[in-house]
Amino acid sequence: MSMNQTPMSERVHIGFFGRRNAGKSSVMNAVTGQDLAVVSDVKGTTTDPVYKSMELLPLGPVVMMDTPGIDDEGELGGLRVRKSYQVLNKTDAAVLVIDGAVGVSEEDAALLERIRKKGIPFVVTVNKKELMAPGMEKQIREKFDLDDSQMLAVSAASGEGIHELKERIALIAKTEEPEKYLVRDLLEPADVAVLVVPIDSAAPKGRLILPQQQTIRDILEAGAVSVVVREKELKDALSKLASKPKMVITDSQAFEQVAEDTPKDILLTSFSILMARYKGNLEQAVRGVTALDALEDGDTVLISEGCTHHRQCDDIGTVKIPRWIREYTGKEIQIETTSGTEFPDDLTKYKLIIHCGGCMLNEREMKYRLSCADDQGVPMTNYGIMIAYVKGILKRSVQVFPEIYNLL
Ligand SMILES: Nc1nc2c(ncn2[C@@H]2O[C@H](COP(=O)(O)OP(=O)(O)OP(=O)(O)O)[C@@H](O)[C@H]2O)c(=O)[nH]1
Ligand SMILES: [Mg+2]
Repeated sequence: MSMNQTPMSERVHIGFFGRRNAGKSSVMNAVTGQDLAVVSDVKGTTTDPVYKSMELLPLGPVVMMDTPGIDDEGELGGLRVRKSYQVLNKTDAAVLVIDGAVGVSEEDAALLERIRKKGIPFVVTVNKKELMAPGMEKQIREKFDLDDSQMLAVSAASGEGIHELKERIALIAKTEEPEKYLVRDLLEPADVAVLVVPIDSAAPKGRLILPQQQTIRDILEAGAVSVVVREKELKDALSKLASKPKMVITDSQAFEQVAEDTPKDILLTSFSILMARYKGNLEQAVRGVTALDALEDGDTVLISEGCTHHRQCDDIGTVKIPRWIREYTGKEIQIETTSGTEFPDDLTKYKLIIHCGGCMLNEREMKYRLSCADDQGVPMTNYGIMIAYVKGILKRSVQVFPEIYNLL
């Protein structure tokens, strides 16, 4: 990702799903006006999800996601179907492509049921309109109990209906969410916020990570002042400031030292706490972390990463967190880890799930994981909050948010 692009996690994710040969890739290509995905009359042409970031008018920054057919067979086919269903977890708007020449199947019905259950806005798109038998549209509408706005007949080949499909996607994908901020609402113009960013071997080369960039941006939006230092320079920096800063925001890894070096009358919090609030899961994460106190010998904890390539997270997830859990609880805890799009369906065997901050996951995927845990009654928290908790500084770090502070 280039530094100038909208982050993946902030883009509207549009997924194309359906059976093999229905024309998923063709419809996606037609909607974008680009040859993004390979098209052929061989069933199972698309074998892996294809992601493409782009500007799609009238929507803005999106990620277009093409998927393998949901009716693929055999061992490999089954894995592909699973991949497609995983893509669904990050989909903000689903295009269910049906082959108008063939009609619907049980696979389509199962997929639509899943889409409805997840509350994902969708449009059933009957493709190959020119080959469609008379009465087909009515039949599909009735079978799936669709209203007019949920269904559209198109032809990727001739382009008929594609413009309308684009507008329909834009309409369903538009989420009217209230404005939310990382820190902007906590700062007055000219307030000073000191950001603590450790530069160690785990830090990415030559740049800051996304939550840090976003926090700096949000401080600029507030008309406030950001001072960025490493943990080693924090004390010195605080003594050099002419007026007391409003808050110190630290990377969770340096929490302990930063808490020590920051006078008690300065608010202290972390990037991951701010990020969790931004994503709407701070309360669940704070409630979740207290499950650490109830762990017993032999209990299993799941540590889950959103990405597969983040060295910094990797080191925390596989080495440090397991160690802290064992040190804090003093119990023999079994640890399991997952990364990337892998997230177990059945969470009931876990006593606690500790997830990364999810900076690389889109909101829907993160929300989905949180609600899976919630539905199954499994407490879930995140790395930063768990670190603050085991180091005994969580309470202080959520002082900025009284409703959360009162939970502890
Ligand atoms: N007649 C007609 N053929 C179409 C249309 N759209 C796609 N096709 C053809 O249908 C075949 C399958 O199209 P794809 O876009 O590869 O289908 P897919 O759903 O992506 O298939 P898999 O990747 O194999 O799952 C190709 O031969 C396309 O040329 C259409 O609107 N009309
Ligand atoms: Mg395809």
